[in-house]
Amino acid sequence: LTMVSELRHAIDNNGLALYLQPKLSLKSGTIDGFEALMRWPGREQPVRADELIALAEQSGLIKPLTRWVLQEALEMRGRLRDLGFETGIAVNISPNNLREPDFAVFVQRLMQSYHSHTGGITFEVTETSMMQDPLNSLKALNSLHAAGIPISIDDFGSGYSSLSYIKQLPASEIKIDRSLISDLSDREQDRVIVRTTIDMCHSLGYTVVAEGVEDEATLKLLEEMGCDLIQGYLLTRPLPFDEMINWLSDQP
Ligand code: G
Ligand code: G
Ligand code: G
Ligand code: NA
Ligand code: MN
Repeated sequence: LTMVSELRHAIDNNGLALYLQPKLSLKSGTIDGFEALMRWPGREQPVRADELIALAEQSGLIKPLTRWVLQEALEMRGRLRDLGFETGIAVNISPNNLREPDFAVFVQRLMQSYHSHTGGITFEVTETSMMQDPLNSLKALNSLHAAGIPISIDDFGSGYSSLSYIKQLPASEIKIDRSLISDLSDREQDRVIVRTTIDMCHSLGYTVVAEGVEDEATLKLLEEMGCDLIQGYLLTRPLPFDEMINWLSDQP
């Protein structure tokens, strides 16, 4: 069996899993949202999420894969709400999704079919993925934004950041890339970059999330810099839904 046909089978037969990783608000000290990250468990040879996504993009499976991810995220969002957690879930969207001419319509229909649980889904896109097809990506994001879906710019500060392009996007949140966060306590240069990025993003009206926070010292620095939210192993690794519920109920 080729990996592509295995993946197709997994998409159709609930062989994939969507894990959740929480974000902590440094202002309120409470969990304020989750990122959904896809996993392929039960496979003899583990496949990394980025490999899986690349495979799906190459083989045309990204469309049904994204449909599954969104359905699963909407389902989880509803279950979280039933349990009293009103926070949203962020889903990563691939460049090829944004190129589909009817993607925004498809997303709106899907959300309507989960009517009671509509809302609370944010889309994360990377600058790099937008660059492959800036005009169509921008069109798609504008339609999604018009439909009420918040947009977050992922991995900010990695690759080529073009602020003149990003400022045209209907985004409300910026996620600073892990590469700028992971050595924050040791590297004065990174502190300068991150502090300046946070100030600039705030001046432009964005909420700022720091990715890849692994220790208390980094949290303290980000708190001093006025960062809004953090995400990373310091809180927890991405967890399956039920484990995330347990983790949440263990929080003070
Ligand atoms: O969780 P992990 O570090 O393994 O994720 C690796 C990469 O895969 C990240 O860049 C993440 O954005 C991407 N990724 C994880 N889940 C999804 C998904 O459901 N859809 C898309 N498009 N990308 C995802
Ligand atoms: O089966 P359903 O009624 O949900 O499909 C609604 C429309 O959305 C159909 O035209 C279908 O082909 C389309 N569709 C299904 N999945 C996707 C997807 O991932 N992306 C896009 N752009 N359209 C999709
Ligand atoms: O979508 P994005 O490219 O931001 O994907 C986030 C990736 O980072 C996921 O694969 C997730 O598992 C991983 N991740 C989340 N928190 C941490 C962390 O604190 N340290 C490291 N090294 N990776 C993390
Ligand atoms: Na991402
Ligand atoms: Mn992300």
